[in-house]
Amino acid sequence: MELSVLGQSAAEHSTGGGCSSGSCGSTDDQLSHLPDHIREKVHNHPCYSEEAHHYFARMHVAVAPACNIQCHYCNRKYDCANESRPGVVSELLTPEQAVKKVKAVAATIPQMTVLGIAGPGDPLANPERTFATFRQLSEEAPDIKLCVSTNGLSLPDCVEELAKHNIDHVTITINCVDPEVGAKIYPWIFWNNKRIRGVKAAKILIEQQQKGLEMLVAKGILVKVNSVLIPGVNDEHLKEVSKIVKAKGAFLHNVMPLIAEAEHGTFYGVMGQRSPEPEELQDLQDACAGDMNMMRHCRQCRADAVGLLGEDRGDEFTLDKIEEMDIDYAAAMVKRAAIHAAIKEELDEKAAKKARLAGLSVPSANAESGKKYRPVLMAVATSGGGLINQHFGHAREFLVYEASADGVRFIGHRKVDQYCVGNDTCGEKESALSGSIRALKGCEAVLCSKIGFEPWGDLEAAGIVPNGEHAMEPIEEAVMAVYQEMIAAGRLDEAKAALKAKA
Ligand code: CLF
Ligand code: SF4
Repeated sequence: MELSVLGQSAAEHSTGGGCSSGSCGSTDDQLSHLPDHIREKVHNHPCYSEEAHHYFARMHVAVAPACNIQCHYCNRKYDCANESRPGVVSELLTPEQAVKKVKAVAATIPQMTVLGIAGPGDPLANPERTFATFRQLSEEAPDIKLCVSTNGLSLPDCVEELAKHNIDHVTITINCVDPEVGAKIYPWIFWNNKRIRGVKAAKILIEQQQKGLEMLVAKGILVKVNSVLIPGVNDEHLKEVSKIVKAKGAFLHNVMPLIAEAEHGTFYGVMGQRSPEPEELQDLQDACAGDMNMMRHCRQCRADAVGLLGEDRGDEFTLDKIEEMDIDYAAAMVKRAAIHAAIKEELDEKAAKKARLAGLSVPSANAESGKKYRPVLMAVATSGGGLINQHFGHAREFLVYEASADGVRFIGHRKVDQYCVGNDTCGEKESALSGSIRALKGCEAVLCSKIGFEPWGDLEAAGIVPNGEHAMEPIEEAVMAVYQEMIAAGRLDEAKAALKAKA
């Protein structure tokens, strides 16, 4: 039987060119050292496993409107910015509507493995609505993993209830462990029926977050810590946060860039607080990585997001549309199990192939000078499945990988406007292309399934070499193959490159 995986056959996913490298190092090396029971919890969670996010989808239901704190990067008109991009308002659902929606999505998108509650306010500031949703889902859709994201203020009071409903994954947003820093981020909290401000408020919030983290770890629940990187406020401080949460047993640290636009009406947006550059984010993630597993593939999803990370299929599942759907959930569960098993088989094959390739030796340094070849950043257009399978002009984002003598590692993603939907006569295409070129700053190649003549020339002129030769190949193998081609062409050899440039 050939099963459809993200719109392609499972068999197709296993095809592709051979890796010429000894170490295509970014796939699930993150997980290989984990004990079986933890690996079981994360192997199909798109946020907890970088590899899984190419294959498995998540969805959020917006059942939690209220919040018990104020963050300077949040405007209550929008979703909770601790996991979301401001700028959209979610359709608020009752727990019953939410359960119906989850079943509709699970039946339609069998790759959806995780249901998260992440807003639009704080899920644990709305415990009745949040737990009513979890309770019903754990009974009626037991094959779906449950996940929640919180600011942590009410967390210690909710740990028992979370454990009772089999909620295996909890995200706490921890932006600081020092109340003086916290007072610059949180103007107030609502605590014991009173509004508390300043350093005192930040101190209570930090204590509750740390206590909640310890209690969850003691229960064997996996904890991811989100931190919003706010330049000049907590950038240096986040290294200490990373150390402390790791020491307390957090599984993963997700440092996300602050989004602060004046039009969102947030305190930071209005005050002109800047957001970090991609390089600043990467440097901080690298600095923290010595201490713990870092998440680099977060897309700051909406509180009602549906689909693979980075895509949003919410429009297919509005209340009026799901009302008309006839769902046989028992049949859907059988289909889902078969598809999940096919994906697992493919991932196992991929890991085995990688292990075989790890034994091969490749030149990592110039034979004459002995100098190690420098690392290169490459952008990739993909619509999922871990393949180079998207047209340059259709991409809404590019994944960025670093190839070096040590292998391939995932660095992050860069959002862009779609080039192909732009209107030629209004100059939209031109501006989308120059936006993409700006977004791909630092990348020396872009790998896609196809690319038009016009963007090809402009990208090349900007020093980003387009490459459509690895269409439908696995990403890391293709990136390493291009890196090896660059070495063979002398492009990573400083002396030869200088000579070529002169000529
Ligand atoms: Fe949702 Fe969050 Fe669970 Fe994932 S999202 S509640 S852990 S299922 Fe994931 Fe989205 Fe980033 Fe959140 S990419 S914003 S980290
Ligand atoms: Fe906004 Fe979320 Fe902060 Fe509450 S916790 S103020 S909803 S960002």
